[in-house]
Amino acid sequence: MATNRTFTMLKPDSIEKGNIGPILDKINAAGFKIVAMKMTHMTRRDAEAFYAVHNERPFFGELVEYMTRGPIVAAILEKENAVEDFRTLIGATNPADAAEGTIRKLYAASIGENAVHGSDSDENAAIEGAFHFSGRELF
Ligand code: IDP
Ligand code: MG
Repeated sequence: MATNRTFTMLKPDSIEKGNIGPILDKINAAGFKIVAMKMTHMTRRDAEAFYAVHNERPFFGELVEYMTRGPIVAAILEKENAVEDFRTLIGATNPADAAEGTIRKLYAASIGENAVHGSDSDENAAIEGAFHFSGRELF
């Protein structure tokens, strides 16, 4: 995967609250092109694998419960400097610390239920994109 791509998930709280449209609107307005997208429901095994890097953290169980309680929208986004610019667009992990106008400031309830995922590096963007999408689902 090229380094001008990042991976995102609109997390279960965003789907529950009817925020798919508003969040995609922010993503579009910020200049990201959607090159892959699907609604999917992660199994426990999926969530444990996707977040394996956090499996020693005290919030791991809560995180897996949250991410498997309903469907998500997964997407691969393309833009110059995609990883960094998308992290700026979503804001800090804890919405209380997120900048005004960011997706998490607008739509996240708490540090746990924080509306969206964004890859933290080009390497992880490639790994996470490949976790959710096959080559023929990428446009
Ligand atoms: P990030 O999503 O901003 O990259 P990470 O530190 O990678 O944040 O954490 C992954 C996810 O784990 C967060 O988005 C959030 O859903 C959850 N999480 C992180 N820290 C906490 C916490 O202290 N309590 C509960 N959940 C947390
Ligand atoms: Mg992270």
